[in-house]
Amino acid sequence: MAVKLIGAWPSHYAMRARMALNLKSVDYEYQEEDFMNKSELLLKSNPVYKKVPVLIHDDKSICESMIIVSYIDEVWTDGPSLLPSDPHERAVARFWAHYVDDKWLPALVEMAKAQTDEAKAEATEKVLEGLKHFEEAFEKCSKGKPFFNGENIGYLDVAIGCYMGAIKMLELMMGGFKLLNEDKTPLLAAWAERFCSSEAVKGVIPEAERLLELAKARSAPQPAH
Ligand code: GSH
Repeated sequence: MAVKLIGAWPSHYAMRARMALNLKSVDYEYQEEDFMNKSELLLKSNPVYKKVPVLIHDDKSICESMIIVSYIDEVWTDGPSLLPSDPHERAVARFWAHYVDDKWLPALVEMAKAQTDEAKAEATEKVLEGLKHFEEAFEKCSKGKPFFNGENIGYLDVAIGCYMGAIKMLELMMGGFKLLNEDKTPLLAAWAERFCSSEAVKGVIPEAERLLELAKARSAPQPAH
């Protein structure tokens, strides 16, 4: 079965797909995409959004990171399940994964781009509110086990966990201010340590310094053409 992933190293969405493939021990070919010069394969495989990640499995393409994670879970059933077997628990995992992209990510982006102290403080509040939600969700979903998904990393772990590099980058930007605070969100802080040091994740999340360099380069004024 030929498996190929089109991604980009700083893309949190692509990280989700890479983590899910690693968790299921799937061998795959990886294509790094250049957004300034998108490949024919990307344009053909995701003609609607033209975005990464795209998983190509036996010449069929699957787009959208969390749809890809679900697909991987359904196709490679040998490895540990990424979604809970209980329908309500599955619905809860999907709810929080939706919240991550719908509400929490925009707050992270706002925080990274804020130009004034007031805007930064407002965005930071929203990010912290999200982390508080995740702390409560972790307590309920994990039921005392190491991950949101229980014994193994799963769907909601990768949905939230892909942003751990961004969190560390924001902490660097803020001169060491702790977003993931052991006092305020102790369960989540311990989960993040476990998640980032797991085999399937190590090497997928880039170093905070590298992300910061990229963020600075992107916000720097571009030379006139
Ligand atoms: N909702 C999509 C998902 O979950 O996969 C978002 C994918 C996305 O925004 N990908 C970005 C991309 O391909 C990289 S992080 N950007 C290229 C562009 O917008 O031209």
